[in-house]
Amino acid sequence: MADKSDPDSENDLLTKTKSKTQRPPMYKVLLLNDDYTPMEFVVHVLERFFGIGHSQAVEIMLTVHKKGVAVVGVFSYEIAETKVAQVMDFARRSQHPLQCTMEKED
Ligand code: TYC
Repeated sequence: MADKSDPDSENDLLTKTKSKTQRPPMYKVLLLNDDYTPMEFVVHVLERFFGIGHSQAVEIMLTVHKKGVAVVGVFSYEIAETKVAQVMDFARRSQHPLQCTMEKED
């Protein structure tokens, strides 16, 4: 145990090496509202590409529908990029205007 009465305790005369552990930046994946994509399609997207259960998928879809946008998950850059590409490709192939984007976390 360090002796608190000793002025040289507590690293005072030692080089303090605060280890700055760098975490990789994380990215929010956002789903945007539009007037044409069917609600069931959005729920299916949330279940299929984000592994979200049915009830929560319905909740998130309704949040986007009412508020215009919602965060559907937070991932590393590469995973977020893949999710966005998968959703955009599936929406395009299904001829729905659904938009999915990513944004760096603060
Ligand atoms: N607003 C759409 C509708 O009324 C439903 C919808 C929800 C579309 C979420 C996109 O990300 C979205 N059919």
